Amino acid sequence: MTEKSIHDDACTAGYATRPCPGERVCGDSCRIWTNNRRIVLALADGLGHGSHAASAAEKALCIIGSRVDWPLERLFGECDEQLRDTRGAALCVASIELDTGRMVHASVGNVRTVILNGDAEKRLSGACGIIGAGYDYLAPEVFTLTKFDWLTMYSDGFAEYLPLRELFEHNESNSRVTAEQALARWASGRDDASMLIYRHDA
Ligand SMILES: [Mn+2]
Repeated sequence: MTEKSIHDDACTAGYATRPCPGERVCGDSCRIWTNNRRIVLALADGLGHGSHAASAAEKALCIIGSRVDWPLERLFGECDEQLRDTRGAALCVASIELDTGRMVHASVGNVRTVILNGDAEKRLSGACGIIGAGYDYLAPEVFTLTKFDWLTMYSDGFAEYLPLRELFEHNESNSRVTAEQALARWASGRDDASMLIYRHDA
């Protein structure tokens, strides 16, 4: 699988990040990998903010990028082990089969994944803990996306509950632009903030 540039194509998947005011680097980080069968989405929030937070988040995403075919339990275990010498991070990862919409998702710590499906909103569950300092039992969740479902991942630089539907109502732009709009409207200003958006178009 190759890393997807957020600047290419019609952008059914994209993300935006913004550092905590006063910081030069963002401690939140997102990444997307894809081939023609599968897409993998990840968002990591390094603890605190600044460069140490950023290096923890980046390390987690590098590990995922080089092991993107691993099952999520093993992938999270590897990240947890290798992040021991960092400040640690919250992490969510979704792996989606493009033709069937079958998705496997796991998360640890204070990050959110929400799916908007018609009028329904599904908030995916996660384990308590910190990647790099251990976590509760991780139970990856399986969900099947249907055409035009929106999946959104966001860090705690946003409030826990957001009126996400407002973001997508008039959406003709790409997902990166939509994520940037969300940051401008809703990011708290007390922490790094990040949002990743994917629309299941298959
Ligand atoms: Mn945070």
